[in-house]
Amino acid sequence: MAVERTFSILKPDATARNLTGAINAIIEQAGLRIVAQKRVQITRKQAEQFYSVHRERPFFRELVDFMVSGPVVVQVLEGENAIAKYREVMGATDPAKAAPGTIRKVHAKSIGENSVHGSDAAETAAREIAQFFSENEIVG
Ligand code: FUP
Repeated sequence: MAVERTFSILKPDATARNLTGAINAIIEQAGLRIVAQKRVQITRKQAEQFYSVHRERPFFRELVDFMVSGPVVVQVLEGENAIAKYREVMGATDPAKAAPGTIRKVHAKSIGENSVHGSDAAETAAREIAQFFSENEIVG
């Protein structure tokens, strides 16, 4: 296994409920290092670009509205097998189906307001990181 980087977002439902620290604790306890992090208000254009793979889906408008509804925390996580590991730590997209102890099981409100995003593959991780961070903002 190799050391990888993955991209994470703590979504508006998480920042609204003051859960940044609680979620970061789960991330760090799982052995992932937060090597970059900033709290930002993303624009509609950024949200549409970020989720462009879903633009034909019925939930796209709602998803974009939600992602711009408040501040988010964008992060780069680093560790052995970080992409798959973070997906495991996040839990299933629908919190009702998420495994016990996962971020979404513990904190998510619904399939839409599901607290966190994590990249699903190496290629998307690289692209998502580059959308929000320059290389000198990532300090491993
Ligand atoms: P995930 O990779 O687990 O974040 O899930 P997806 O890429 O399938 O979906 C991205 C986001 O779209 C989810 F986080 C929430 C939203 N979504 C819905 O609102 N409804 C759905 O039925 C599926 C996804």
